[in-house]
Amino acid sequence: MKTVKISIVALLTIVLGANSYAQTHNHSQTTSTKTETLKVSGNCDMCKTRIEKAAKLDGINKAEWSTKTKTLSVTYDPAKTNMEQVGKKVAAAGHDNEKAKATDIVYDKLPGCCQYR
Ligand SMILES: [Cu+2]
Repeated sequence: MKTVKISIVALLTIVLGANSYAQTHNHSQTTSTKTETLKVSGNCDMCKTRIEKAAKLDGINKAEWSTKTKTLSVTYDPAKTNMEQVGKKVAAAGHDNEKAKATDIVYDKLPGCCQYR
């Protein structure tokens, strides 16, 4: 009986150990991300919300825009997206940036406090 108990414990240790190895392994695969910054025009907290929402594409882990530095910091998966795509999306939401410019039509629809030009 004692031997059975011991072998169960041993088995569990092996199973759990293998499992945690698999998890760490997967983890290292999914964290092959890149962080880059992009200068994005804007003014206020409303701009911040709009810019960050626009930047949240598939493959974007984190997008944060600073009202102080006017810089958007993006952490993304290079296999899924790139800074050109982020820039295009942000411009489509009305904010000029290093990669793309907003069209006048989109820009004119921004609330007055957000018009930075
Ligand atoms: Cu604004």
